[in-house]
Amino acid sequence: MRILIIDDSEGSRLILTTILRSAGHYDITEASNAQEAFDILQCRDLEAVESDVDLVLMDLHLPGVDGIEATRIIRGATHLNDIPVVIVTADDNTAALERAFRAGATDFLRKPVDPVELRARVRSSLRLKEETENRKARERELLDMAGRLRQANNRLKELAIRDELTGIYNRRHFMEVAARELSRATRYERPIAMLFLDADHFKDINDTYGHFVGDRALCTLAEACQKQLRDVDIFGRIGGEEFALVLPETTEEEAMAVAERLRESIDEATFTLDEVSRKNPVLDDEPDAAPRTYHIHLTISIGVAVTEASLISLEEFMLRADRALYRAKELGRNKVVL
Ligand code: GH3
Ligand code: MG
Ligand code: MG
Ligand code: MG
Repeated sequence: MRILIIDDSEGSRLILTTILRSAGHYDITEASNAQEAFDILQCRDLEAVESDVDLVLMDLHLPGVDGIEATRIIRGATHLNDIPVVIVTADDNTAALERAFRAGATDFLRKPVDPVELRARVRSSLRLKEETENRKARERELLDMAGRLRQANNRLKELAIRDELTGIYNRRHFMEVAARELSRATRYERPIAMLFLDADHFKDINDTYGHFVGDRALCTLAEACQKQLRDVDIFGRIGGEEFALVLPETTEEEAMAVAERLRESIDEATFTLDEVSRKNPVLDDEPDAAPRTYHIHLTISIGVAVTEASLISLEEFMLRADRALYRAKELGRNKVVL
């Protein structure tokens, strides 16, 4: 424990030092005025985060900056907040003492000091400081833990609503949000559209390139569609290579335009996919082989359903989109059908 004694009288410093040294385990530093003490305490160093001084024993009457002002300056430095400042004073001036306490002093002693009293006060001040520090550390730990829990909780919530492969809404969450949007549209008599999207002949993609490339293709497909949507649109993966899309505030004409744009953009795109996710240095026959890259062309079929101010259930709404999708398939795929 390091104690800083601030006193302009060399005799006083000697007495205090001798008494405290006799207690054994204190490391004592002396300063004869406030400026010297400020340097030791790094009071002016805005970057200081911690002081190696554990307690300040300060004479009230100092030349230049006096004990009251010095206490205020020490308290003003954030890294010195918890350091006990014990005032040592020769006079009976209670008004001055009161000001010292208001400035942030934690205790006081009268000169001439009684050795037993000095040691007892120093001990209890140091214990108080330690307790304060421990409490603050515990509080920080608790806050930290609460922050980590909150983060984990948010992450769990996200995981629960997302499809693992594509990152878009999973079927359950899509249904939940879609139901909410549908009932809002019904209540306010607003138009709302439901689109069912299904990748054409997707089985062939798997058969030709393998399931891993098929997975990459589904991700890229979802991403390509998502890019064209508004924030209010609700996009989810409702089955293997089937996606559904709810467009709030969207009329039949607008929904058909969105669907056509989606169909066309996928038809026009070439997905560049590599096998990198398949590479496994343990299981692969040729661990050093460069991952193959494929350029894949996909098409999608889309079924569209629109409801305007009519009361239908979500199931009925989805069924209508599914029926339209079925017709799109029948018509030869890569089509949009209402
Ligand atoms: P169409 O829809 O045009 O009638 O033909 P399709 O081949 O796409 O339809 P089908 O329903 O017969 O087959 C769906 C294919 O999608 C078969 C299945 O292996 C594949 N599939 C479904 N889910 C996944 C997945 O998560 N990853 C991969 N790679 N393939 C999937
Ligand atoms: Mg003095
Ligand atoms: Mg399909
Ligand atoms: Mg399908």
